[in-house]
Amino acid sequence: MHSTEINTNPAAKTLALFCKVVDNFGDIGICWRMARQLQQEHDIAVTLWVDDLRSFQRICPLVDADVEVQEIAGVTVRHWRDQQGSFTATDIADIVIEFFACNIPPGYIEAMAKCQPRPVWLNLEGLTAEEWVEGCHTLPSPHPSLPLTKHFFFPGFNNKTGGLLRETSLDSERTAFQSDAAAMEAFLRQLGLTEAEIHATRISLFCYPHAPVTDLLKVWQSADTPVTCLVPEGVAAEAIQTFLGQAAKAGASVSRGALTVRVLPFIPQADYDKLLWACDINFVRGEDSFVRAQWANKPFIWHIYPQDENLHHVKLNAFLKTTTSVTASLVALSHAWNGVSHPPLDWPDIWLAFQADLPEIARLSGNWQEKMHENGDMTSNLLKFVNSVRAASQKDAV
Ligand code: TRH
Repeated sequence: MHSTEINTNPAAKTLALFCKVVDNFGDIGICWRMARQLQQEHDIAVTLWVDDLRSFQRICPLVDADVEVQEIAGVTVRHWRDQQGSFTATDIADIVIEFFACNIPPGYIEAMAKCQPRPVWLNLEGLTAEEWVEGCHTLPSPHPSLPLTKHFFFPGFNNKTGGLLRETSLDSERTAFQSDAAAMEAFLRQLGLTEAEIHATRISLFCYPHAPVTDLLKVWQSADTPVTCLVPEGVAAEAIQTFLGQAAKAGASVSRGALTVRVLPFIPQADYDKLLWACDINFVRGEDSFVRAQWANKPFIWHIYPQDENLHHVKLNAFLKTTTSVTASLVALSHAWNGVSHPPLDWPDIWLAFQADLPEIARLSGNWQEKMHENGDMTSNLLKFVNSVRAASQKDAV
């Protein structure tokens, strides 16, 4: 065909995002944010395939865990079952994303190979600040037997990576909420906080079970000013139960010394963002709450997802080295919190040093956010890459 006769590849309009819930809520948390953003900001028809609708329902109560196909916030949600079998080329989306190398159904891959043009196939990887990611981001991986190429796409903290998930209106929504004291108080009251709890230093606590929670609770108990610790039900359950002297059920609240610990219900994802905006300090974990804490513009401490042979310590240090919103006291607290430094530790000292640096850390967080904005947001970066792959494959076809 003569090049002028070629029907230029129209923009990709449909996307299938495959999500296997390996553990907890981060996998579906990230995929759900991304699916909505693709639909709302880029007008892409998204089908989100999820193998565990019950986990999904925890962060998005609109999900019906017993339904095979449903539409939520403009996204088609499909229950992904192991036995998912045959597909034809017409079932295949323009863009196919497997989250975290989740092995999409073989029947789907076979149908992808029959499409013309072929879909753009990406493996969306996990977030790390380690340097090797820059060399692997967007690398192609040809299928061993089918005429298909998968590309790796890595989120990250600089413009040699895919950037971080961030919705266009997020900043303005957060700023509006944080500058509206009445809205913030109403939100906290709705979560069950009393006046006294609202007017204390508010700390949200989301971490894995092995975090040294008891050590910090002791420090806060002896603080000079009141502290409210807000912890979602099921998080650090043993330590919280011991502090409370009763079951750590949503709604439970006990004060000892300067500290009140309140157990919150697990709340919808959008409300969790607001909780981060409404607290003075946030303890976050994994990948998604870690990124959201960066957008909250408040000091945060990261409890990193544990890996064999302490690989997560390498990742933690890579981030602490990369971020510009860090002080020596924040590094010391992060190391103590993540088991990088070993007991005996002087927890009151570690906390007081961090506390003294809070204004500086808050100032640095703003600079860090601006720096991250320069990289663009991950969803837009991903679509730009998709378009470049489509353009290149069209050129090859000429
Ligand atoms: O739940 P996590 O521990 O998920 C983890 C990490 O993503 C980890 O990197 C990954 O390898 C592992 O899963 C498989 O933490 P994370 O990433 O912060 O995800 C929590 C999600 O839950 C996030 O989207 C926020 C949401 N959430 C709510 O919607 N409501 C709540 O009340 C809370 C506490 C969280």
